[in-house]
Amino acid sequence: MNPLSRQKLAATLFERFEGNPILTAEMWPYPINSVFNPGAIRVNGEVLLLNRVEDLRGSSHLTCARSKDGLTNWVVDESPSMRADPSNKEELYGLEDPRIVWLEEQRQFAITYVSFSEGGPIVSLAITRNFKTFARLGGLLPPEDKDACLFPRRFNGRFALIHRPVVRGEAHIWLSLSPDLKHWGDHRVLLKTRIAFWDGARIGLACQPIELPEGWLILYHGVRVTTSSQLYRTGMALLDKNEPWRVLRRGEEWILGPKEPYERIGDVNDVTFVSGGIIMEETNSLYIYYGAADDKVAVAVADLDRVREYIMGCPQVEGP
Ligand code: BMA
Repeated sequence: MNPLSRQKLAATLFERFEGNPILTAEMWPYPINSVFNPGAIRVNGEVLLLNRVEDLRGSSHLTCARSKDGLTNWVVDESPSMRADPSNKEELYGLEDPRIVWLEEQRQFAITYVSFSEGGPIVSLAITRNFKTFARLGGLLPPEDKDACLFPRRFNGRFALIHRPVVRGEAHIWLSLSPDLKHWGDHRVLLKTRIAFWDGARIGLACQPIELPEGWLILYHGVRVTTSSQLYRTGMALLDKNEPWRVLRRGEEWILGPKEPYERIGDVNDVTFVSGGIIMEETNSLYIYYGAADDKVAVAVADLDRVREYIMGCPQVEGP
């Protein structure tokens, strides 16, 4: 695809829901400062968002909201669904930015979230059947690590985790493998920041990997540091279906960035932070849920065939 038609497609791929923002602090059944960066999954025909909720002390916990159509009539849990356990040093300063995936073998949902430990942010894993009780499997890798999600199944007998450690001050996206969800190894860089691009300063996984016939669609956020702010935008890549440590394609342009007032102004200006994605088979569309300016939740919708056309029109990639 020629770059101009591809850029045109990228700019019109997602349409923001006209009822955005869909979740705000004012809608909450108990006093909070903000709600943002939700994990998203379909459960019993409903869309469930596991939201990061910042309380009035500035510490975060996770709370569920459910909707039949994924857009309107959200019902929010009366109290926090998953709180930080203060006796656990791993969770000392709160729980943030969950990503959710259905583990086919375990027949349970896996939630990878950032726990703010004594030593800095780490990725922790919890599993659940009902989003009411959660079994904590602990921290996965040393700090500083964020923006992580598992794939729904094993590859050659091993689970795969996408995550974002910070090494020598560099924030690239990595993939690691494990035989048991506890011991992780074969760490490798999957995608790197790109100098002078919109994703030049830091990158991190956005929502859970989305399975397409062509491979695993990866949405990731990229940060550009400017004199007035840090712009958080979202782009796309495609990984091999059977060997997801192989990157097949990577978009050059972003497909979502701060534009609307609710994305530009908030607790942290100019942030669109995608953390949940859902395929709506009924309408052949992809819904992406994101934190807007770090204090509310919004949703944007794309036609799945256009997403596939876009990613297959993106350049092929040699190495990270
Ligand atoms: C990142 C994370 C996100 C947040 C974003 C923008 O480092 O901490 O939770 O949405 O910054 O402030």
